[in-house]
Amino acid sequence: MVNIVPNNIQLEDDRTGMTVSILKRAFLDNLFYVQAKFPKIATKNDYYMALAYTVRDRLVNRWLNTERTYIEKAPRTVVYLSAEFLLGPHLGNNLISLGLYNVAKQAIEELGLNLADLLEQEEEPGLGNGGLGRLAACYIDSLATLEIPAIGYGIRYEYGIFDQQIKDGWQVEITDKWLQYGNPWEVARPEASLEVKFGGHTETYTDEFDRYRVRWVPYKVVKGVPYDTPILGFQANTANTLRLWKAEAPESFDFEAFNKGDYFGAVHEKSDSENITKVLYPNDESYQGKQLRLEQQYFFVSCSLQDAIRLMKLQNLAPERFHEQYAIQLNDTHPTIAVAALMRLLLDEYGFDWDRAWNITTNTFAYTNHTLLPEALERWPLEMFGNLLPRHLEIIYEINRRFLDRVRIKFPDEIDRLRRMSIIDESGERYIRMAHLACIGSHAINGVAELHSELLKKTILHDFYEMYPEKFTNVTNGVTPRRFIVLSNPRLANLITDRIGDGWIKNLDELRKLENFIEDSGFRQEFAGVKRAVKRDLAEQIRDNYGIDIDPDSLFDIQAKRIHEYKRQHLNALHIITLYNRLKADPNLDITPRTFLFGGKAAPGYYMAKLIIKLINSIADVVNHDPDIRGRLKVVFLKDYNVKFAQRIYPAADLSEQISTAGKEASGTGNMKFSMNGALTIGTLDGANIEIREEVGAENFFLFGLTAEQVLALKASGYNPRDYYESNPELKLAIDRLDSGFFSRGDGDLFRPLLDALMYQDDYLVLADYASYVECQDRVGQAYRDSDRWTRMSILNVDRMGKFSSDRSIREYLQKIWKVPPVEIQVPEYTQSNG
Ligand code: GFP
Repeated sequence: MVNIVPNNIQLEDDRTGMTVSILKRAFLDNLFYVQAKFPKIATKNDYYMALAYTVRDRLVNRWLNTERTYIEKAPRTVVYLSAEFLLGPHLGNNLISLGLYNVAKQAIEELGLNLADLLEQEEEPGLGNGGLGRLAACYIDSLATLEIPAIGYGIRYEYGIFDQQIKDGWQVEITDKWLQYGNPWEVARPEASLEVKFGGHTETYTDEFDRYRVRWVPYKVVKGVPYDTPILGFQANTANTLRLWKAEAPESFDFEAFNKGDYFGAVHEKSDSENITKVLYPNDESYQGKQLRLEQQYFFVSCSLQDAIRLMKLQNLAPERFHEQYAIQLNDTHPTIAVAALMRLLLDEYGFDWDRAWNITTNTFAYTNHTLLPEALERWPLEMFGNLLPRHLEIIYEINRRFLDRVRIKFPDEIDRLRRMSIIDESGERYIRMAHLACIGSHAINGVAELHSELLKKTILHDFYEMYPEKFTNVTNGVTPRRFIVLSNPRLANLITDRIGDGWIKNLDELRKLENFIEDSGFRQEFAGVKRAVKRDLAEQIRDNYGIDIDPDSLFDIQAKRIHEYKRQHLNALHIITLYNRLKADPNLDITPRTFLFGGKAAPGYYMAKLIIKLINSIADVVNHDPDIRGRLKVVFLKDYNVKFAQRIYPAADLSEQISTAGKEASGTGNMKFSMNGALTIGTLDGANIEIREEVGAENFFLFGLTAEQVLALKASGYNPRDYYESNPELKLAIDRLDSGFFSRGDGDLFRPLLDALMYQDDYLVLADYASYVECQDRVGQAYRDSDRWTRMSILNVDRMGKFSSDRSIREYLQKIWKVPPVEIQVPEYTQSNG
């Protein structure tokens, strides 16, 4: 093959060599020439940057060869459109994908430094809120690992998800300045900037062929600048691109304003444009009327579609082949404006007729729904939408008109159905319903776990299911075992590889071979030893950071995820209070010692979630300091839960809390990460819990609570939470103690909003599930006492997690929806890994 590295560079070059000695040289070279530092004055961050550049250099060959192959061969390509990519730190993951982890560790140690310290230094790109964004990150990892041509498109937020601090038990939000020391993993490509129009009006004209056409005359134009990050597959040569867009003013100055002497006006214009990609919007807040969020969505979608067409030009492909060239996945409704945007490009810019443009569009897009919660279904006030995107509104009207004609034919005389299915909600103030546009403009619609996909068909998308049953399918989520076992739990990874080889990292079903060792007591001991060692590490970290001593031999009971009432962290809290009350009543009670760990952020405007954080911290305050408890219960709220921290938490868990109200958690992915690391799950029949339980076996899973059907039935029959309070003395005591101010230094009002919500409404059936949960937790406590039995169950959880690799999810998307074959990438021999 042609060598694209210039000929005059030596083969075992500083930028490509994979041996310890070359790595050391390259590292010092980067420290000197890129960071402009020498060891005496270098900071830890300088060392991190030097290593990051050293590793990035080793990706470049794969990256550019991948890009060149894609341009030459023009293969069909997956486009993952997502407003969020919650990537987590890159350095460790790239070292693992390159097979360079141990070599780098040795090189860094020989230089008198410590790799773990440098890894810790990386500021992670928190460009997502939670599950949805993290899923996108796992999926681009798997796409590259499976050698699938793919591009991820998203937004380069200047401030990602806020950093969380805890003051006096309350969450405090701090701006996330992740870019302040520079980002060594991205490459800016200002030469590939594009323009995005906003506002203004439309006009009609007749073109040279006498055809009626529409032209959009915008009010303002914003420049989209791409920043590219290579996403390398594990033990693969494929390095796909994640292209994130930053908004800028088209020129540094508005010259007209400048000439008129309005210097400040011109600068203002510039900062206005840049605002579009300033900050990630938090979950669980109403976006209604938040024009900037709609601007963000349209901005990144428009850039991405234009970019995809530009790439086709490079490949000598005409735009009418768009749907043959690209399979575009809409990650939730956030990028759904793409349906209208692609139509506009094809109609107005390329002069296609409606039917042809519509055929291309609907064959291009597929839509993944991630939630049934009504408040998360995006809608935009029609007037605002029309002011910002006047041409798109016209196109949406036309899509809707044609669509409703079809509904009328399929379901004659059903006025109500038309009203329900219309893209325009006309029940009051008028809105554009983005989920409807997504369903109409896509050829496939999927939920993210079996139950969720079924519920979509039965509830929120029922009308669309009746209209287009063939579009509906399920793809259960998965997570990457590279980041969530190999990188985060090297002890476990080594133990597994020692017994069954390393094939499992790419083919997670091979974990099943571990079952052959279940009767081997030596293996079981080693397995239990790994867990103990990881727990000890976490305990040490907690002691250093929080000054709290936790017992590594106690049961680590962990709930780590966004704070939300449907996830029911407060149910967990009620259980802790119950155990505490039992110990207070009988200080000699023989209970299984437990450490309760919580991590998670609450949306800044979600008061109840913030009050739940305060509740947990208040309970911790009392429980951790009560001499009667004698260390048998400890409660710690771990601040600033993020990907980096999650990687430490999953491996240390004995018990994983997946206790959402059945029917509310679409899938969950934390549940998979815990289980892969040997935690047993206590959970409801919700989301992917159901499938996890099916895989690991009911006997290796702690099930409690109402089913989704029972939840509906109970609500329909008139649920009265007070009945549960009155009839269960332990529940009553727990609630009364909260109400009396026992956990809030006498302030009986502090938790009143939470208690009122529970006693008078309890939307998430916390009180209804309490007894079943507590009873199940008692069984957990008992089971943990038989450590050998526990270890067996824990091994079987790891062993049976094959299904939950994101590689399996991606294979399903490929087979059911995308139909994109792999493409092999060749790289020069001397750049291959030897480590
Ligand atoms: C959402 C759903 C989860 C699901 C993820 C990924 O998470 O159940 O696992 O998407 O599909 F709620 P959040 O983005 O809301 O955290």
